[in-house]
Amino acid sequence: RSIRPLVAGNWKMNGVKADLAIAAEAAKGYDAALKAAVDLAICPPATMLYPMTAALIGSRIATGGQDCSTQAAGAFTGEIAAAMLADAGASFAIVGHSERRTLHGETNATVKAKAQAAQTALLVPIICVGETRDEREAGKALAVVKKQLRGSIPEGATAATLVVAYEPVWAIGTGLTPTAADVAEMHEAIRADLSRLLGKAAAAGVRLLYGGSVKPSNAVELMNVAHVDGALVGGASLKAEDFLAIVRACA
Ligand code: G2H
Repeated sequence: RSIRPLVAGNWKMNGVKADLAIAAEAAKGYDAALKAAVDLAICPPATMLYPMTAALIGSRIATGGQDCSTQAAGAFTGEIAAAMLADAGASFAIVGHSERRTLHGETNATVKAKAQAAQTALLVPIICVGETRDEREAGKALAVVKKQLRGSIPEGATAATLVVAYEPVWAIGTGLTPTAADVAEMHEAIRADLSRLLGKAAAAGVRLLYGGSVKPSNAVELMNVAHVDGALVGGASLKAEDFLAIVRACA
């Protein structure tokens, strides 16, 4: 691999203090050989960021938020600023996850503002893109993702300040996954679009994660697709054993 892969667990709205045991077990299995080959992050609910980061000190497993505000501070009840995630120990912030785009009406412009807010707080945004089933069946998957990339990626992003996750909406939490050929086509197109947006040199190093029903049984096939530089893992990240099996598939 020319790019060091990243496997990020997205716990979504799951996880209380007792579940720190899952992170501890993942840390235990993240041995020297895996550390040499793959970066790891866990994105728990915001309430768990501080205790999880503390519990993972010395493990080389990073943490991340699952969203952040477009705003830096102020009267925005219920929102969490990127700088607060950083203060709690986060290194990453997932932005534009399809559950945010769909359930919370987030547009590309919102996602871009969130990604910029994350970068300002020195967090690396993991920007999610992906088409719905209808869009794929209508042959529009590549065009939809291209539009999301153009609308959501901050100008001037580099390999060090950006991660992109391709998550086909119809594959999220459903157990369905695209074929390796479909993933290859999409990831190659994303790399080409990033080259146009950010320049070839920057785009060449941006980590492109695949997300959507990644599990131990499909991880080896998916992680060996060209331009797949790791995974964004939902359900399977809640079991340390499954999460580690996916990490091994990237090594
Ligand atoms: C996609 C993914 C993690 P899952 O949302 O972001 O979840 O692996 O459960 O499909």
